[in-house]
Amino acid sequence: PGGSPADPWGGAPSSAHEATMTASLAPLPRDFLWGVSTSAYQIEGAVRDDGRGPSIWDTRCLMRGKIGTDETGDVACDHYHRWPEDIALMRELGVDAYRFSVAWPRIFPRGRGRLNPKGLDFYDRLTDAVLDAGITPWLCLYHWDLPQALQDLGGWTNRDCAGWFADYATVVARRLGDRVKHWITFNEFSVFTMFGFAIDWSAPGITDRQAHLKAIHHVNLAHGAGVDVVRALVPGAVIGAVHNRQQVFPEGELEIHREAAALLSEHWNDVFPDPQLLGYYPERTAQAIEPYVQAGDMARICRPVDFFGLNHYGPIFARADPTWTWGYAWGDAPEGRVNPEIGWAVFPEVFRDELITLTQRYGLPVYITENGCGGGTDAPDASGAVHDPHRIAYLKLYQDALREAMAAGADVRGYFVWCLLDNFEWGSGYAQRFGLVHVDYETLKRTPKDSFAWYRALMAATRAGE
Ligand code: LGS
Repeated sequence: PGGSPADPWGGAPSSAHEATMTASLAPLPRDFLWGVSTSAYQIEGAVRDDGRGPSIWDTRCLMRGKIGTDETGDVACDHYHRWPEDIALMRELGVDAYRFSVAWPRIFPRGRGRLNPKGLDFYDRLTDAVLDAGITPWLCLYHWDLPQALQDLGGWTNRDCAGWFADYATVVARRLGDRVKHWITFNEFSVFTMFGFAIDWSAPGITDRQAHLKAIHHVNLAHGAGVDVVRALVPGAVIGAVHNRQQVFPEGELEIHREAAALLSEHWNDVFPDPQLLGYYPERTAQAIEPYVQAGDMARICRPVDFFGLNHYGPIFARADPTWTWGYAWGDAPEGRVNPEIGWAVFPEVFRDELITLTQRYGLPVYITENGCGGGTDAPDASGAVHDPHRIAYLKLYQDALREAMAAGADVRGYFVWCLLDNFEWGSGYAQRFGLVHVDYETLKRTPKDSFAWYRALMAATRAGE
């Protein structure tokens, strides 16, 4: 295996039950790290508690037509109050590590200036409780919830935003760095910059090429500054960033579609890891971004890190459409390959190939910081159980692909499932349920799904050397 590009138009859809019928999974190294991921805005709720300021996502949720059925993160999973129960669930699940994010607007309600001690206290308690449960915290500094007050100053289009981020990172590192050793600067740089500045799918909802380019460069500067802050303040820190890399396939053979797919791929896959890890912008972007690059910037961006965090769900399909900001549009997966139980096409072979490419291109140990399966129909049956065979099937196919990639030389050290809980899925609102644990949004009751037991058994088998 390895190297050969997947043919997304070939083959049949991966059926939910096919996977559970294949032979059991090959063993992984016993010290392979297992975890689950969440993010602040998606689970915490309590958006006005203890002095939290508004973020750009609170603002977006007030706009009609931007989120599923106009839901908000006001309550979400109410994790801000129910965290002891959620940590108990993780202990029961048996994960080694928990990846969560800190909400910048809880620490600095207006993004900078006045610090809110109660916000820091929350993450302090949370960290202690995670450690008490025998779980290693992996802290992500930015999972998309920029303080609105900073957006009012231009947000990521303002070069100063990199400095504001560094100040925020300093405060968090000083307070938690004695106990938190695993640090992530940003989650999915290219998703929030492309969807927030070129395609109106995320906050702040700008569609402008120059704003997109500025955001790319300033976020890269913020990453570099964040690495330096954490390295200086946290002895023994293990630092990385979380990138989403997905192969982009043109919809059809025409040259215009190929070129659209190539530009989308560069913005999606390369404009963050290339400067951060290789020290240069890729070819289609280098010239366009030049007006925003100052002398010495590449050295500020390209700072040594310890791992590559990969979020991966599936490939992207692109076509040319001049009405979109950059002339590329999001295409549709080949119809025959869409899995009806999940609602999207499942391509574990693309995941395998990505892991191999990544190891060759960047030479860093890889942690899969998100992989998981959505779906809208998970619900308790009459007995109260939540059966999610489609999620187990998806996870199993991706576990197989992971093993194939490792056998072909990919240096993968750990894997985090997205997500511990069903949660606020950004533009989809609450319609997409990614959790290993079902959340009833009326009662906020948590119910582990079948996939929870499956994941627990998988982890136990690895530790037993099976
Ligand atoms: O909730 C987000 C998860 C869920 O799915 C998380 O906050 C993000 O970091 C991440 O973007 N997430 C995510 N992304 C992929 C969703 C696409 C599903 C379809 C992919 C098939 C082509």
